[in-house]
Amino acid sequence: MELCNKTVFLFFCLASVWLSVESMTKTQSLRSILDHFTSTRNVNVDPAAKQRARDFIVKTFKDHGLHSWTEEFKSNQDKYPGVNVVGQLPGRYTGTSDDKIVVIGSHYDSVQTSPGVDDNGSGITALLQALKLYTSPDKLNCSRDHTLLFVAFDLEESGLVGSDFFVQNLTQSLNNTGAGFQGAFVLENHPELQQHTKFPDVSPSVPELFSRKRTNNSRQISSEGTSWLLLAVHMMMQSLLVGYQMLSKKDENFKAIEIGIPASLRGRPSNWNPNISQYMRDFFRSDHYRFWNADPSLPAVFLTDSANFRGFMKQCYHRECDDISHVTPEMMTFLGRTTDSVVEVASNMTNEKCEVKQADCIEEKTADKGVIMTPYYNTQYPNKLHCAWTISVGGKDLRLKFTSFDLEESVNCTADYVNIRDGKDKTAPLIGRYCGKTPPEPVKASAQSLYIMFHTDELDAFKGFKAEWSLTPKAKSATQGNRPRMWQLIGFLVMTSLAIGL
Ligand SMILES: *[C@@H]1O[C@H](CO)[C@@H](O)[C@H](O)[C@H]1NC(C)=O
Ligand SMILES: *[C@@H]1O[C@H](CO)[C@@H](O)[C@H](O)[C@H]1NC(C)=O
Ligand SMILES: *[C@@H]1O[C@H](CO)[C@@H](O)[C@H](O)[C@H]1NC(C)=O
Ligand SMILES: *[C@@H]1O[C@H](CO)[C@@H](O)[C@H](O)[C@H]1NC(C)=O
Ligand SMILES: *[C@@H]1O[C@H](CO)[C@@H](O)[C@H](O)[C@H]1NC(C)=O
Ligand SMILES: *[C@@H]1O[C@H](CO)[C@@H](O)[C@H](O)[C@H]1NC(C)=O
Ligand SMILES: *[C@@H]1O[C@H](CO)[C@@H](O)[C@H](O)[C@H]1NC(C)=O
Ligand SMILES: CC(=O)N[C@H]1CO[C@H](CO)[C@@H](O)[C@@H]1O
Repeated sequence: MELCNKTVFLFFCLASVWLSVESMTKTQSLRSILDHFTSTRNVNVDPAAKQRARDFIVKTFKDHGLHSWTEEFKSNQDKYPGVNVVGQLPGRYTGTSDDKIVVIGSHYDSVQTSPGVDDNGSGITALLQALKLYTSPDKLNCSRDHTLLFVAFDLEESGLVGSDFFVQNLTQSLNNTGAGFQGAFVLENHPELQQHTKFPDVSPSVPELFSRKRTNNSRQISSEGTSWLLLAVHMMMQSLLVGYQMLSKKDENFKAIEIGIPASLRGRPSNWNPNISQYMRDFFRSDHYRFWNADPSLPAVFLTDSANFRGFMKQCYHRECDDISHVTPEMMTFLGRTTDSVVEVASNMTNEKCEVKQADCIEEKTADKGVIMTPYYNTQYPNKLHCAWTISVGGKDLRLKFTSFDLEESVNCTADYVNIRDGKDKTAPLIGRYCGKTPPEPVKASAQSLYIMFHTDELDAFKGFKAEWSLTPKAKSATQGNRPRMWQLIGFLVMTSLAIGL
């Protein structure tokens, strides 16, 4: 187990700038999942609605090829038994003592008084979206060493009953198989994205040390109008920290801040000094607590944007107005970011290896004309890819035209990008580096070859590109023919920039 034996809190901050570059399709996907979690999921109000939500989870697990099962248990607070839904993405070591299980979980029930779109329809949406990412085309050829469990907890709102049952059963099966446990991500993320200028008013409920750091960080962040997500981490997972550091390198607006908790607070929270537990109680309010308090302690990360402490949830927490009307595409984008981060880190923890057939995209082309395209074109290209095409033709006027272009947008194209060089290898002069959604202008080689390199980083996948090359005697008039359209495009970009205030 990659554990740092210090208990730590971690803040995870995102700038809204970062959010504007997400693909619409991911947002739509999240929204279509969330639409299944918009009515009250509580047996004392509407057992059928809760059943429908659960059926949708079971179906989604099955449709995505998970080996899944349910865990039924009694609760003295509800008329019906509780039902957790568990789905397993197996690894090479599943069922053996070499396994080190990772859990992604969220609760699907809601309180009687609220549709619970943000409590926690959004969390379960992120869970199902993570599952979708695991079975997307770019991960088809990936395999893992360790088991990843997707868990939809029931009866969180009745006193963390479902997670209590799950953790007891998990502990039992770890005991039986001798397998290890790396950690659980508990998604309680509200996709709320108002421009928060300061940290929520939690000062009375956090320890002194925490408050002090908070004051400093709060100043730093408020000046940037940053949105953020709170991660409460008990038993810090080193790999998680590494994952988030990687994200912060990718975007300087992203912040991960560690806050150490005094040594006296190690061990089971129920054994902590009650005077201190009193301060910490807001961090015990969801399913992660059952992991924290299990014996032996199991690492778990609580992902939340702080529930009733800010934004519209100050008024709507556990009320009727926690409904779909508050959900905006920006919130879905934010939720998508959270999901991507968890998937990235969980992939690392399960030791995911993806067999990307580099040969498929390292090619020499010698025909007079043809097409190159990114792997899995029009669905999602794989991460961590390095492709290179050399086009070398006999004739003159080699031209390359992009007919479709959809890459991740990034400042100076440092994330996913394509480089085009005027020559036959990577030492040839660079014509340009391109990313985002605007296709490069048609390219003309000065000699008889072009070198096209496509690089993707470890996060975010888009549809990719398709480009045609040919030998065109009438290269010049073709370029002129494109001119009016080019000016239209520039006009459009200028107007768009003005409209969005760039
Ligand atoms: C406990 O978990 C195992 C899988 O680890 C599952 O097969 C079993 O059904 C669960 N037990 C109950 C009572 O739900
Ligand atoms: C785990 O196994 C040990 C013996 O191997 C036993 O003493 C202990 O009670 C078991 N714990 C659980 C939670 O089953
Ligand atoms: C803020 O941080 C600085 C150095 O990082 C430290 O000297 C100062 O005491 C901190 N302020 C508070 C209120 O803790
Ligand atoms: C908790 O605080 C009270 C009052 O400050 C003090 O009397 C008591 O000893 C403290 N309890 C512990 C367990 O430290
Ligand atoms: C996980 O992350 C670490 C640190 O960045 C890296 O060294 C390691 O190769 C990664 N493992 C996998 C399977 O991606
Ligand atoms: C994935 O595996 C299948 C079957 O082995 C193979 O046909 C396909 O080319 C592979 N794709 C990539 C991108 O590796
Ligand atoms: C982008 O490139 C410009 C010019 O090379 C440089 O000044 C700037 O710092 C770069 N920005 C980032 C975020 O790398
Ligand atoms: C964001 C968040 O944490 N939402 C809530 C999820 O549900 C639990 C139980 O009601 C709340 O404590 C969380 O605040």
